[in-house]
Amino acid sequence: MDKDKILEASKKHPIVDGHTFKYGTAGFRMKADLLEGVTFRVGLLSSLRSRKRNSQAIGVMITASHNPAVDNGVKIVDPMGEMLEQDWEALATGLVNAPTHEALVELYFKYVKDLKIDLRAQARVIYGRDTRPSGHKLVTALADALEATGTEYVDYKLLTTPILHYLVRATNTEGMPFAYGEVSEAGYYKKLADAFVRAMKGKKVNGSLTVDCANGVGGPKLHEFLNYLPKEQLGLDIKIVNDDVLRPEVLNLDCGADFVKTRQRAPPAPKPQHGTKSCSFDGDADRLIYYWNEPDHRQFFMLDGDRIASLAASFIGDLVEKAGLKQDMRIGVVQTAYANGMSTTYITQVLKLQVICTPTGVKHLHHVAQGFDIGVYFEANGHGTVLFSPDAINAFKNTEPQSPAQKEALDTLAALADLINQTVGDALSDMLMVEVILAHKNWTLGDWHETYKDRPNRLVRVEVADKDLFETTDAERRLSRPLGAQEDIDNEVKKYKDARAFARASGTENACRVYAEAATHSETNELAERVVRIIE
Ligand code: 16G
Ligand code: ZN
Repeated sequence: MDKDKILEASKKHPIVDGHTFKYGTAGFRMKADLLEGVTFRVGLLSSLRSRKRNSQAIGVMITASHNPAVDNGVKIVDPMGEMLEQDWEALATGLVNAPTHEALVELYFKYVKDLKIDLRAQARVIYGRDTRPSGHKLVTALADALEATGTEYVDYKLLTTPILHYLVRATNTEGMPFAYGEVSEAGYYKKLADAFVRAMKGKKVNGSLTVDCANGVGGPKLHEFLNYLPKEQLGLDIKIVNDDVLRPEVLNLDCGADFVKTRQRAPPAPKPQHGTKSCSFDGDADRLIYYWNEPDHRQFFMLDGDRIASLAASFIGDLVEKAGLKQDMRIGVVQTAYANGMSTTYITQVLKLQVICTPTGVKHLHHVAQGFDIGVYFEANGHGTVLFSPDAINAFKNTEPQSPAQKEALDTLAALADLINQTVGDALSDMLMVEVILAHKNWTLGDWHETYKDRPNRLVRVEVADKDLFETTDAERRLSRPLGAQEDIDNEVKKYKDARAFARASGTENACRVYAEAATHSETNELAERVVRIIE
């Protein structure tokens, strides 16, 4: 490999002038027509990352998740299926902003030297993309970067984000004592299907389930997955809706998990059936929200990430107790400042589990959850998973049961550890987990919803001249800058009962977000508006 190869390849995929790019909360994300050069350069970095990490496979996912169809994005996945290490985000930002092709090549070789990367080592990259039409052009740019750097690569074509994360992890554990799973898309389906059947323990799924796939890649993948399940044995009656991936413009349009969570209503089409258990994925199937419309009251009930976290924590906590492992296992729940205060109270006071709050963004939650034997993490928006430590998995598999009940608990825990995606939030896997829990508890969505009552809350997006003026501390719950702003917020919050409010700069757009909670809806709105006035 020589400089000229990279230089020539780079000229085919120039960066669009006049923009500053930043590797944000979920990689680079923007209008797709700005992304070709960015994706090429991400390809260069992923190759370096693989060489730096002893030739392990690195993943690249091309998706803009719940954003509209005209957007796209690109992000890097580390060898264990986790998000790219933070120090390398800055390296990615550096490469992407190199002003010329020559400057790019120079910076590439500077990284090689500074990081002591052995260019003779084999580099391996695997990648996939969601259904956005712009994905084609972007994978071409990516492949050109991989060719130019002598990188071995596999194009997995259309994938959900969590399947790509699975494949990265599975690729890198092949041949090791604990294989994660077969290295193929089918391997992912088989692993989940097998674990689901084991976890159900002969129980049947409670009622029918309508799954809105946001007209994204989750639709075809869910159809495919269902072929692996013994549906009758499980009493499984799944109806897949919003699974049109042939008309790109309908992606995430008036449907999907983000629509349901932010608009607090069911997708208008297909017309919601009253009382039907429903859930929504987002455009790349890493978020999940459950909901139903009440037949009599015409009311809408939503079960978001906070509810999924508390459901999982309660079920898994009980199983650990029945398995006789309570003394040995540290179970914790990780949330962000957006978690409804009542969910936090429920988890700490009723379930008696520890809760830790982190800044927004999956990588932060994931990292903290890894500190527990069983770490449950979810953002309110429906992105999350449950992580099991190697010690926990060993205990599920190797503890000698003293009773049938203990054996059942241990088996169910072992099955859950296979069912739940250990790399990242996964709508399909999380949905199966929820169904397992509802079946075991013999609960309807109504029973689940009754565990606690949400406090009224409001989220407002505020246009500001420069969002970077807003700096936070205490897991984004307090503003450290601009000076004095937090004091003003505190003074407003004090005036309300059971109230809480915070403001933070968005990590994905040039805006601030204000969140408020209080005892009543009108007080919540009033408080939110007062905080908005402080921020504006
Ligand atoms: C990204 C994050 C999501 C977070 C959101 C916050 C990942 C994979 N995605 O989409 O978890 O909730 O950003 O956006 O980490 P904001 O900073 O604009 O509020
Ligand atoms: Zn997503």
